[in-house]
Amino acid sequence: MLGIYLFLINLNYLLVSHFKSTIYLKLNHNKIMKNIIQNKEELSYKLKKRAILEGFAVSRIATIPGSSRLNLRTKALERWLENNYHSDMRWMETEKRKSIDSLLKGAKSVLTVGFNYFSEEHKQKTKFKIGKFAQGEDYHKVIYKKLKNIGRWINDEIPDCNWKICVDTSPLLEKAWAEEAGLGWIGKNSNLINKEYGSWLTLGFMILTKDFVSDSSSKSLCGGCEKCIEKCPTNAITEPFVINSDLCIAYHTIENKSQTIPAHIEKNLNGWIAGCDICQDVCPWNKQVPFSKNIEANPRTWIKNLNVKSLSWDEKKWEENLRGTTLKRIKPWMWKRNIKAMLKGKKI
Ligand code: B12
Ligand code: SF4
Ligand code: SF4
Repeated sequence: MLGIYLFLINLNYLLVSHFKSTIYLKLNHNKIMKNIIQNKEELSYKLKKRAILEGFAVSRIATIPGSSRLNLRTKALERWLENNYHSDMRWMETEKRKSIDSLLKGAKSVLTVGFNYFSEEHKQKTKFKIGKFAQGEDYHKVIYKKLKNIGRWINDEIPDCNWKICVDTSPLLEKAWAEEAGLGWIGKNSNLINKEYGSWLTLGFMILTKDFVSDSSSKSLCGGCEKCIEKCPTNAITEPFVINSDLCIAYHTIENKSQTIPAHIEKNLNGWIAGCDICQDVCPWNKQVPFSKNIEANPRTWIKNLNVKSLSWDEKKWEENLRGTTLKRIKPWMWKRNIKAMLKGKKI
């Protein structure tokens, strides 16, 4: 009898201590999870804050693979390519553009940033028009340098996180990822628009192998407006959100490598010799935006003073002026071609 009694006491003791340790383990597990979540939230906040300290106007995070919106945007890319709207930009066809994880093994999140390039000096009108995005320091270099500093910070704070920087030239569907992260919405002119900064933002991306907290996407605020479509002089916005590059002034003045500019573009240049801002200048979301605090956005002096004399500049002079700007993509012979075409179309 005593044996059974002692056995039951022992059993009871065993069950209670097992129960207690289970509760303890569960509580401990919950505490660890809470810490991990808190840590994840804190790190995500710190990362975005770090980007703002670096000089970016906006920073948001998206997690990979993203929502079904990414599939829709990828299908839109496929339709765009099928229609040959990329013209001679054959590099747009690479399959890699459809999957962000092909750019970094183990990619889990992406930090998206916007660099405000709207300078107070842009108020001054010039006869030879150049896209505002290209008038200051080369944005590829500016954004890359800032993101690299963030990368160094990550190496110290989150050593198990690998990263890869993408600025324009990587096969990444940039606006779709920026939209996913809530940096802004894709407007009918196909540019990414932020509620505060409009579309005067060049974009940068840092793909990360760590799982950060994703931000919510922003809703489209174009509403019933179609100003960009109406004002595009060459009808390049064939339907809302879709640009036919072959009809776009920006394409012909920057990317077109043929000896001449097609007549339907030439007669509509109206001063534009490198890029085109018309569909952004008319956008109501670009009317009252803060000027950039970054001196890198200030236009170069030679750009402000550009005139017909530049046609007589030799290669050396062009190269000197173009150094450090994104405009060096336009070779000296293309500058001369563009200026001549614009003067021929002469609506200035
Ligand atoms: C190729 C290219 C061009 C080409 C083609 C333009 C284009 N719209 O595709 C040309 C040379 C014409 C060009 C011009 C310009 N470009 Co560009 N270009 C690119 C590049 C390399 C790829 C863009 C791309 O993927 N095109 C493919 C097509 C399918 O994409 P999409 O037109 O953007 O279409 C998307 C949306 O329309 C959307 N969509 C389709 N259907 C629908 C329907 C709904 C309801 C919605 C909401 C959305 C939606 O999904 C599509 C896929 O994402 C990006 C950098 C990059 N790696 O992404 C820079 C980039 C887009 N360019 C940029 C800039 C600054 C310009 C110019 C403003 C420069 C200038 N001032 O001249 C002009 C703007 C012309 C214009 N209206 O688009 C910036 C845009 C920044 C921003 N705030 O949006 C980028 C992001 C470079 C950067 N890193 O900053 N560009
Ligand atoms: S950049 Fe100029 S030509 Fe191209 S879609 Fe916009 S307004 Fe039209
Ligand atoms: S002009 Fe109007 S339709 Fe076009 S992008 Fe701006 S708000 Fe959208």
